[in-house]
Amino acid sequence: MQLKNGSLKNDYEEKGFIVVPDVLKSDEIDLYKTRTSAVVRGEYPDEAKGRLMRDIRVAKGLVPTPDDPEDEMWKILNPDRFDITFRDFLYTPKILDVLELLLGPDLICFLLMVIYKPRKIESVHPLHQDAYYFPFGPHDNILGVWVPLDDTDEDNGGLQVIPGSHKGSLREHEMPGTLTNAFAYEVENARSSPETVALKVRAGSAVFFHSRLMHTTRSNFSEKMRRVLTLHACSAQCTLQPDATIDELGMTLVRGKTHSGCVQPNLNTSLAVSLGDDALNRP
Ligand SMILES: O=C(O)CCC(=O)C(=O)O
Repeated sequence: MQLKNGSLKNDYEEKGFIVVPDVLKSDEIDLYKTRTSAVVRGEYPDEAKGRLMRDIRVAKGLVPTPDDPEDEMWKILNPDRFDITFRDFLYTPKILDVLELLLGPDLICFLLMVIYKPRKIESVHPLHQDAYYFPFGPHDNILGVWVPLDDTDEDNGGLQVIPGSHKGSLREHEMPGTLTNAFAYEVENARSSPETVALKVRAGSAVFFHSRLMHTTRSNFSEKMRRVLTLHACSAQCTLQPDATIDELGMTLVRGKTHSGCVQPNLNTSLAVSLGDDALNRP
């Protein structure tokens, strides 16, 4: 891949996100889709059961159980911790090259998720900044990588962002008034925020976005499936806030070296993320 390095980095710094085409080849997209579908249909080790989370409305019986089990899903948490195929995703060369350009040579990836936007079910991820969830920093050295396995747009719950919003501070977040999946805090007074821009992102392309960038995804009322692999990454020179723990995030050194006194890889990811009563797991 020819990276026009200067302009990519400038764009990222200016807008808080960039879209990089074709980080995955079509056979890789197919592989991840096949594997995702197999996991949802039960191909996972027993200890990984708690990592499969159904959509809140399905789990609470508020909507009819969909015919396709993939339409029941909200997310698969840290599949790299139990499945070699997803482990390999962390080492996708084109993703690592862009990460190195944006974050420097020493890179830790964490919190890989497959996120669904189930068809025909109201399922909004409210406007938020990922940095709100991460007890380490600086936030300028943390970003998200959002890689759809299906073509995405406004209709099927594609990513919507507020360009430049990463330049502001980390906003207060609150629980939205409407029913959402767990961990779905919303920036306080979200309605007073500028309009979001809906991105059209093809399967296998990647959005790299700053951890303070405000973003949201809306429901997928279309016929089109929407599955996304989303990964977070930070410089291995980030440091933890006092008394914070990050065991649950599943940190892996993917390039370069670690630094003493800074965030470290953890081999055994606990499921200490408190899933909460709302995040009902697959039975
Ligand atoms: O893909 C989605 O539905 C939500 C993604 C998101 O907001 C995130 O990963 O922070």
